[in-house]
Amino acid sequence: MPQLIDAAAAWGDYDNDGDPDLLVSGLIIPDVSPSAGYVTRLYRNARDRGFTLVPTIFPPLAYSAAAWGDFDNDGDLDLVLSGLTTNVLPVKPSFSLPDGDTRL
Ligand SMILES: [Ca+2]
Ligand SMILES: [Ca+2]
Repeated sequence: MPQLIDAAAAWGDYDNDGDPDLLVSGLIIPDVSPSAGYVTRLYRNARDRGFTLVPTIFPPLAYSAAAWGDFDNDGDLDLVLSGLTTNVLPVKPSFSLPDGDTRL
């Protein structure tokens, strides 16, 4: 898991398997990692195997905010994510999750 600044983190069981998964977004600390930059990552809780990175279409952000909730009351978590991109543009807070379902 990266060490981030200007970051947000939010727990949510996005795959409904009973284990909390983690979304993190922010700036990788330049002095700690050669891959410094903005990131948004979703980690699936794989229980005894730790957390695995989930491929997503989420834009890399810093100065982020994130929250999970069941916006449309269908029993699946939805995600609201906001922040600044590397070109300092605000992001529209609406995305699809990795399974392709549009949640917002
Ligand atoms: Ca889960
Ligand atoms: Ca939902």
